Amino acid sequence: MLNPHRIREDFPILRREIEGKPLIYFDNAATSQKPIQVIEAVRRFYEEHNANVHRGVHTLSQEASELYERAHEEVAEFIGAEGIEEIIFTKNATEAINLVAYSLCLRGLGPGDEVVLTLMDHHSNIVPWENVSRVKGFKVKYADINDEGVLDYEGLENLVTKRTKLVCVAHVSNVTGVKNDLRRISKIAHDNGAMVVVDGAQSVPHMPIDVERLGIDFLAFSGHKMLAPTGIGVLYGRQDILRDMEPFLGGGEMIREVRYNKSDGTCRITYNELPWKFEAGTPNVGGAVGLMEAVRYLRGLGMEDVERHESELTNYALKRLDGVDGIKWYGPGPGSERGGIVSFNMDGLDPHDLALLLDQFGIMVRSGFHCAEPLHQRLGLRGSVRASFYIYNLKEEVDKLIEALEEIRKG
Ligand code: 7TS
Repeated sequence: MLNPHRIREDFPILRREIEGKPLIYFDNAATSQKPIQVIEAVRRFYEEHNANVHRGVHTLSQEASELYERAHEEVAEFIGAEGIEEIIFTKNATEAINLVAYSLCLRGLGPGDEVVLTLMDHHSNIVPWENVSRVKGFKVKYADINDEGVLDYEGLENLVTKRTKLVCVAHVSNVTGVKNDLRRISKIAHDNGAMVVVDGAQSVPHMPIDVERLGIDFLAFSGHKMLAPTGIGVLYGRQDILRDMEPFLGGGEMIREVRYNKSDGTCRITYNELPWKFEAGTPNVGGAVGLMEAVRYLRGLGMEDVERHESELTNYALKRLDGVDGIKWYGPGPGSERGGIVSFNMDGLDPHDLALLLDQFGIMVRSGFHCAEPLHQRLGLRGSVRASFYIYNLKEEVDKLIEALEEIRKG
């Protein structure tokens, strides 16, 4: 069992007060707070080992390269990948999805092809595909969701055909918290010869993930939502696919040779091995060190326990919200397959106004579309307020949220 009271001691920011009240941080789906272990690992890196990677023979460069590679190894283990060949470090989940979209489009994906997304996707998994489709001429289609925000699997099955080259879905919705059945989605995609790209931004930080078991081909996620610093993210890709994929960013680090050919006046380029082929330029080494420490911290807690803790908080929050006059929450009910995210509205109050009022109680929530406008459109909403939980959140904090909502309701 997770002990959130103990965990809180590792997070210096949680000692802050806002408007004279203890900080209640319920905006974890936007970004998580950082434990002292991660902060110190990053500081230690800059104090003791800082150098560029893979390009110096000196001691510091060797140490930095070793740390950087070890970070890839530990991330690979964390998600059940075969090895570092399958782990590409990016800036965030957004860049990871763009990498797949642009790289795949350099070889293949054209008129006659289709890419299937869902209406519950984050803009990060919509905009890259729409943008590339305009240049390459393939079609983007959207699988529907029901009124609770749950994916329409039969609809998806009808949408995916032999023309479908990719099915790209969020694992967990950042608005309703709905968790998609990836094994079922992978089967539908693979039966039609399509690959599966998963946006794991809201799942990898919160539950055990095994890419092999889920049968997926790509997985994108961000370090900053899982205790690591901002500016470091991950793309997992199956080795055999990555080997044939063209990198969309070119520069140093990602090449083995750039040979000037006098006879025709061009440069002949051979790419570096995986995963470096996809990591052009100087990477975020300090961020990678922070991510490695974050992964160690989460493994130390145990991802099953992390998931259980958030699930308990979510079920508790949903039940308590039911008791507040004028509140409507979205997504399937307590006990269903959903992550630690609860979005709601209060009758007669704009979501941003409600979030501002909650801020005066020291409660940090997000309001608006949460970069998922099509989902809100589908549910007939002009925005929502979102409370999202993590390892350091307490039932007592949910009680304070309920008390604040009751007070706001009274006016
Ligand atoms: N996919 C999902 C499902 C997300 O929730 C987010 C971020 C992203 C992708 C993009 O992550 P990034 O690190 O590349 O920006 N979601 C949110 C959110 O819900 N509130 O702020 C950021």
